[in-house]
Amino acid sequence: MQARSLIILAVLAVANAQFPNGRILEPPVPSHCANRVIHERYSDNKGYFFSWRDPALRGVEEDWLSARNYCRQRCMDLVSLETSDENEWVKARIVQDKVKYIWTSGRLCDFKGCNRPDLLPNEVNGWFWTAELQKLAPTTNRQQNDWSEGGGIGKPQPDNREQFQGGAAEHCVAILNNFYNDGVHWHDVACHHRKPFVCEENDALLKYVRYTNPNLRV
Ligand SMILES: [Ca+2]
Repeated sequence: MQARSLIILAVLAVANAQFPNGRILEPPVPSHCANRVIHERYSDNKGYFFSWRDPALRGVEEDWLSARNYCRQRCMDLVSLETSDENEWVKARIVQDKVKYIWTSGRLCDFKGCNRPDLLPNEVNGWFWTAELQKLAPTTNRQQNDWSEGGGIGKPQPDNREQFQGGAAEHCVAILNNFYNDGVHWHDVACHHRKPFVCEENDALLKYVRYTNPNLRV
């Protein structure tokens, strides 16, 4: 019972997070979770959804939050790349399907609480996989991550280029498929850009929906 309450609290706390323009991170929709589409399973048996393979989403691109919400409504979340194996597995599908770029769940901590000592300096230590609340290795540790060594202004990623040029901050992580002739690697990109996306099944959301809907096969 206690575990159940904690899970519900955790899911609701995240669901209530506010974003600019009053948009919210949306909670799962039980019927959507039950009917979620799995295109492929990775070796850990987690299911993945590739937006461009869905007939209804072919040619559709979403900003980072809308892409996350599409996944979350289905008990999934944007893909998190915690291991180099999973990273290579996802990248192989982007290359094979000739997709220019995708959103991941990666994001720079840029809200209340991000001044925690272990997250500073923010642009080095503040990156995390939002779907799993797991930190990325420091950006300076180039062996432990897959940031591109190139980009729009010829600098290694993350370069916050758009803000540097007077635009929005680049606080979300995309994989770009050789967009700057730099191979297939991670880039920091402004979150309002629209891209195809990859969803990954999310254990916390699945548990929450199973606990709260015991009669639904999810
Ligand atoms: Ca960038």
